[in-house]
Amino acid sequence: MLSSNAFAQISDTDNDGIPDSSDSCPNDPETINGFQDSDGCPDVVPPV
Ligand SMILES: [Ca+2]
Ligand SMILES: [Ca+2]
Repeated sequence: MLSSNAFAQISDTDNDGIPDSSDSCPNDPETINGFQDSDGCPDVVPPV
């Protein structure tokens, strides 16, 4: 199956669901909190 090769090419070192290729912090897992959830870096929602 070709689909297995597609998965093999995706590396996600910190297992946060964001592939290393688009993860700004590949060794630090994303904090899923609705704020910059796709940049791959742990973060907090800034105070308004
Ligand atoms: Ca990641
Ligand atoms: Ca983030």
